[in-house]
Amino acid sequence: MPITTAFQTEIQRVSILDEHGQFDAELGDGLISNDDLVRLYEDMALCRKLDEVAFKLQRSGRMGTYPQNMGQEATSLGAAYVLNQDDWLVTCYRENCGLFHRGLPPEKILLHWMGDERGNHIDPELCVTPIAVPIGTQMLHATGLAWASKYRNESRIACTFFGDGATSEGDFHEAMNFAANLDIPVVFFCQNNHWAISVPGHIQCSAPTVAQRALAYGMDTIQCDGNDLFAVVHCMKTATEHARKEGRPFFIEGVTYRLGDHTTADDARRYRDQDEVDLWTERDPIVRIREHMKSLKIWDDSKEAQLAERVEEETSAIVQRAEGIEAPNDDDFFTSMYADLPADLRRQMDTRRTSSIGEDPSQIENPQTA
Ligand SMILES: Cc1ncc(C[n+]2csc(CCOP(=O)(O)OP(=O)(O)O)c2C)c(N)n1
Ligand SMILES: [Mg+2]
Repeated sequence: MPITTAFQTEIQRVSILDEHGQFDAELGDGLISNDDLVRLYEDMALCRKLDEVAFKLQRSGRMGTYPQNMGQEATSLGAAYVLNQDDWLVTCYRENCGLFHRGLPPEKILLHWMGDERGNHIDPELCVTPIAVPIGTQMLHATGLAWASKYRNESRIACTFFGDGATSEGDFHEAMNFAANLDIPVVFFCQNNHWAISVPGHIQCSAPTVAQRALAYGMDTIQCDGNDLFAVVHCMKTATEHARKEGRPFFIEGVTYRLGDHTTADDARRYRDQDEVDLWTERDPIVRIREHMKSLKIWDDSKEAQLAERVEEETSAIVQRAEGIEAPNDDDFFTSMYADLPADLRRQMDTRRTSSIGEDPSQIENPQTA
């Protein structure tokens, strides 16, 4: 028997606006209107400023910990721009820009990282799930949400975000397998930012692309320059069209870079070279759009200065709203998770001021002083 080829493919990589200002008009013209481009740029500027402010809040003891989004704004923003308002946006913890674009009040993000549960109380109309810190869990949630939508014959799909490190988790593979084999309309968006805390990408994945992991599940995939808003929008259009028309999942690998530390609890200088950071600083998604808008004559230095002022005021107001909220009630520990509190948690709540938390109050002689 001759040896034949069992499988052969290629993975496309999309880049439309590069860091040198080169713009592929064939792919890029008409993709984002000029008005929208300005609006999206303003979204990125606000997100970047809030990142800076949140970092300072943490350093001055006003916030527990915070993962900066700096450098990765274009990925979630491009996705949120393409998705319909009722599509599920199931994020990880570095997607502020997309969440704000969707309509999440920015103070919710600050409250979350200040340890206030009210940051996770999100208006159901926004179709956004709370920040997911346990790596990989949200991809299963997105698959379930999109499956439910399919089951109910709804047209809405789900899009989930996760990092390169998350693709080493079992949950990722289970979600991918499930979505591919049961024809579930979910877009898996991997933000390959080259690092999972201090673990470099080549240790997470020996293959040349993360995208090819999707091929093993029979899922269509594409790679894009994740710092190129136009490329992200292009790939998201392909992915959402595929999900809606074919009822199938789609995988996007957005190649990007985290310019900051992993979180405020990290010091990335201990494990990565400054040369690498400098290289990616030149590829900043925000600078790229700003320069492009200038070349289109729809942006100039005076508009930039006005925006900087607006963003400064807006971020102060956001911080005031987050810090000005009344003190949380300690019942929130118990009541924020369940509609109907399970009996064991109810018992813990009722006995929390005693030295026998969780015990049946009737068994304690004097619950208030025991
Ligand atoms: C299940 C689980 N294991 C470990 C951790 C600790 N942890 C937090 S972030 C992280 C790395 C994640 O890297 P990646 O998925 O690439 O996302 P990035 O932070 O780079 O955006 C790890 C291991 C966690 N939060 N959850
Ligand atoms: Mg990563």
